Amino acid sequence: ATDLVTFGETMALFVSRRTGPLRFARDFDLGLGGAESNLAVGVTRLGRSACWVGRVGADEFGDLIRSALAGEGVDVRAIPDLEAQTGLMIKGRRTADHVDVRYYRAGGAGSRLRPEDLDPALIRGARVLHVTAITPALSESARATVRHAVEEARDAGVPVSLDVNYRRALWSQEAAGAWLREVAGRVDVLFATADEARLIAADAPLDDPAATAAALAALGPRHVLVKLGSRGAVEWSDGVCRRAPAYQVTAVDPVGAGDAFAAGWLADWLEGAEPDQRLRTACAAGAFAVTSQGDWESLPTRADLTLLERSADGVSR
Ligand code: KDG
Repeated sequence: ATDLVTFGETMALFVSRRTGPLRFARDFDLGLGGAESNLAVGVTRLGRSACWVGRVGADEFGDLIRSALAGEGVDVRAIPDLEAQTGLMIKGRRTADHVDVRYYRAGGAGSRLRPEDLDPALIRGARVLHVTAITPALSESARATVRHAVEEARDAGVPVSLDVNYRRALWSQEAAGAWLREVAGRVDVLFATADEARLIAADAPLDDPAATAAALAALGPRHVLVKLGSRGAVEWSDGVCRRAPAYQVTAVDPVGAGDAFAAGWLADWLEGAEPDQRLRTACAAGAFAVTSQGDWESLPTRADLTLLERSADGVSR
């Protein structure tokens, strides 16, 4: 059986090589990205098995997604949709310090996911089900798929993990907040940034991450992770609050850091690692994700993780 099962929309990703307004872009790198498949790659690189389910177009980009994820060792269940194309994401850099992401995904294959696409036995046999709040923002059927999967998992006693991943381009703060408040009490693990936490608990204090985590935990999840970017993260688990600093790295592209953090935490949780250890692994994986271009390519293996502790001069021989 697979350790972790997840599902969602993965898109083809065009990344402009130039900094400045996108209309002056000339060359693009082609890749792929999707919060849930990024996470599945992260978990796999850290030695646990992961399965990703999603709809893709019967097109080149669908083939790219299938082969890239399979190449990473993810158990890929990419369902070809004959009536819609694979969605696109375009990433530019308006300034050296600002990455902007545009979506061309409305009505795309990935948004057409529906409950029947998920094999109940797959969920029931997993050790954890991971979902994000991107999927419910894609379509009615995608939202129903999340509800259905969460209920299936709960019914089978499979823990559910939820990473908020709020996407402003897809839905309003109010709509996201309402959905999140409904679901937060039905999950075991909850990942959020401090801003995302306020979508769920509007009066969560902005400058007190431990209190924010406690406010989210009061809604039901056994583990709450509040991500603070370059300031590290806070974990609230079983009434105990822990804090870990971020690793100091040179940030190149912040997209995908949250997925990496969740992958690190979940991989260690699946390993049965100590709480302090899994929080460090989560921060380390997040650090790796920001060090290079691409939403998932620089996700660490176990061997990579030791690079952050070693190499005072930045060289390994
Ligand atoms: O977390 C990174 C993802 O956001 C990215 O890879 C694409 O799923 C995606 C989205 O909706 O932005």
